[in-house]
Amino acid sequence: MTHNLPDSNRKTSSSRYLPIGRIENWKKTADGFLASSEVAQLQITVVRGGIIRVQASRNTFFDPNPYSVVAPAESVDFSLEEIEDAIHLKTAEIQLQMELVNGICSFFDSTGSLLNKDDALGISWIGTEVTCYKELQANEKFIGLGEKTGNLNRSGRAYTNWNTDYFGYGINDDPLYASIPFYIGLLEEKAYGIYFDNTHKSVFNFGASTDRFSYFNAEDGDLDYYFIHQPTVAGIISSYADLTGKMKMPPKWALGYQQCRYSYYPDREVLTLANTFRDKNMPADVIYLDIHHMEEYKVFTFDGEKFADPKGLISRLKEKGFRVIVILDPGIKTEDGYIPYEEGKSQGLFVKYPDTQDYVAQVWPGYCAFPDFTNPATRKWWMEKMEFYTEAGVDGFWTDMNEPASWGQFTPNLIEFDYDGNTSSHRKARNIYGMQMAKSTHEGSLKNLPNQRPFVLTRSGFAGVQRFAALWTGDNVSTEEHMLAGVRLVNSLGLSGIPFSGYDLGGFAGEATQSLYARWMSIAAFSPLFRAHTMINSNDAEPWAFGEEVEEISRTYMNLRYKLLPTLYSSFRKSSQTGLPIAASLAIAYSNDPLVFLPAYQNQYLFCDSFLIAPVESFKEIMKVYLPEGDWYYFFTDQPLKGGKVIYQDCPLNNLPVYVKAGSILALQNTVPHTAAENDGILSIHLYAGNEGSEYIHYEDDGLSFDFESGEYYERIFRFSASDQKLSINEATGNFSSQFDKLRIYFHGFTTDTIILGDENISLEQKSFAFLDKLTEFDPLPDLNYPHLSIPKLKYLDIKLQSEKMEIAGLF
Ligand code: MIG
Repeated sequence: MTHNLPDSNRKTSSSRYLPIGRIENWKKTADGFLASSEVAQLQITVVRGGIIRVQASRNTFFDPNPYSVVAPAESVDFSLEEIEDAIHLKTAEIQLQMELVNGICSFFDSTGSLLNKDDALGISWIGTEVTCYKELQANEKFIGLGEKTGNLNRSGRAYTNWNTDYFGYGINDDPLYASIPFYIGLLEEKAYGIYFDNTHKSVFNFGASTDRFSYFNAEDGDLDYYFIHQPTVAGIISSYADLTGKMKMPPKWALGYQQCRYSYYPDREVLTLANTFRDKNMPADVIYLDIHHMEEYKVFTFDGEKFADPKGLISRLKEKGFRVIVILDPGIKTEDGYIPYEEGKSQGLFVKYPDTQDYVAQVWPGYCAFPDFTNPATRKWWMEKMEFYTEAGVDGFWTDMNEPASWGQFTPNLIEFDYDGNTSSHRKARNIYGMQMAKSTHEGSLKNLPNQRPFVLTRSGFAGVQRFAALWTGDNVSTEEHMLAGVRLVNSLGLSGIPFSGYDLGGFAGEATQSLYARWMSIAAFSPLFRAHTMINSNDAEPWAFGEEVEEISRTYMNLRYKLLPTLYSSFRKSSQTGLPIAASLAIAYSNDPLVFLPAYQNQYLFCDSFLIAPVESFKEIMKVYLPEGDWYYFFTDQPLKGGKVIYQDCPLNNLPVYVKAGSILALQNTVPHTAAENDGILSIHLYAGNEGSEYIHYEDDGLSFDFESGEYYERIFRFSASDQKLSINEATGNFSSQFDKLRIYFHGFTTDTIILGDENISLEQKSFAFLDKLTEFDPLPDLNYPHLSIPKLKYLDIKLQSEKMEIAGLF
């Protein structure tokens, strides 16, 4: 199509659309090409075979975000030529074509089939605002974008990236606390990803109030995006994680149950809380100290009365198997004599007005200055300050209010941040602030606890935050719709490179009903982060605070979570290597199945690869579940189910709809009071018959240190081959000894009564088996509300776990 070039006055007018215009010249570089158009400079870089970066600037220099992308460009073979008025760049996986007449970019896969194309309005500016308009393609769907509300398919909506403290947000509100400007476009049978690497306020519009195009823009800075193509959605997420980094392996205790409230105090109440978990036989690993642990909310202090002996308290909690996490707020009270303030002020570590006066705003402690976490000197100082907590025995950190938040909720744009030597206003620095606080805190943990893997939980973040912290979805509300919206947020974070996230189980604002709490507990047991939290002045919200039925249902799911630790820990390991989520929206594995995107089924997700979870409101006793293609088992009874269909599922409060994919391998242990407690030495492998087979990479290490990086791990591949009717367990690798010495293999859905081990025929044992504990029958009418589901006559085999290769054959 022809393009009307703008008249020359547009080049200076700031209030009208200004397209990039004709490409006037271009030249090849070592990894791509540089071009200049009538109004801008362009740089195209081949980052990987499947990743091409497009930068456009109206300045004479490019202004990249130094914080998010960590992968250096690899040298990749590509060809570059000008044919028929377009520049053609090809790698083995992807092709870019840029029209000389108007700079319009089209991306194709290796077969030449179109993946994505700029709209005729292309790359353009309105004043400093830069936008890239993209053609909408037939049936195109959009997923990802991190912590964004709404439907799984983001078509028809627009989103803003501007980190915002949003107490009690509505389930369709935007923006929230964290910004991840990365999305995946789904075409029929093909997909691509776009990561827009600009920290300014940005907008992604997937066809809201227009059906002409989709677009993304930022209010200033470069157009700087990475176009990613891989044959699968999982491949695209992994490539994005190659770019922005992967979650580090967390300490094992962070996978346990975490109890929070705003706030537990004084110290004896914290002890009572810990004792109650143990007395009630409810497994738990973490207790949080929210802002009341401080003296007048001053960070790096303990309240002398409420917490007279923090060290003593924490060591008593540790004896009971609890780890303590403290909240860290960025605001530093501007109080003379308060050492962190004095230091920060004299060393120039705070965010400033352009006239060098410190910026102050009100938060909990009153007027506060804000450490400039984009300044390396501030980060170093913060890391050193954290010794105050590690000295007292604190093991984990919770970075809150780091959007940054202050009363008034409106930060003046002129304040300045170091931005690592490239002083920038709030407009550019806001979205990165929270991630830099998480980074400082992560590194502070490493500095002060050098032999421990850090655990940081952050509220705010930006692309790449997964390298430093897990993330929770802020101040949700105790409602049924919030419970489901939280699942979608976590799934969306997982699509966006952040595997470790969760929501406040039970809801932060408001009061959960009994049934809501019970259901939320069961869903959260299948969330990467398993944490209950509630707000100040709300009713008690511990798992025993809702009556004995809820307490028992909670306990069964908490126990199940701990039984699943071997699978869960192995999944975290895999995720730290691949960048793929632990809670995976069905849009990843079944991206071409339209039913997955229907609002009725969009909350469903795969957990640890083998489970399918169908979250459901607590008031429903029956629901519709969509099982994608393949064969499935209902987890609690082993009932086989055909996929590719919608089923009706009973879902009383004690039975969350959970399914297992046929052919899967699950690894369980007995339940333990906390993750570091010794188990009974039996690794239970649950093998599910199926045509597909599967592979499970079992992983163990000490759960705490970095020794695994130098070989102190135990890893082995369990492979079920359906066609060979075999389960093989490869030789163990690594120098760590397994915590297990016995293997119990449960055979789900198999007909045979005997198996072959080596050259021996062995008859299988049988027993009735249940994944969930039986609830007490409080009601004189037994089993009325809460049937206890079990698997009668489940076949199993007990053998010694050897470190040499093992093979079990004859499985049919
Ligand atoms: O202004 O520290 O989202 O989890 O309990 C509220 C008190 C500050 C907001 C966090 C919430 C936390 C609360 N904080």
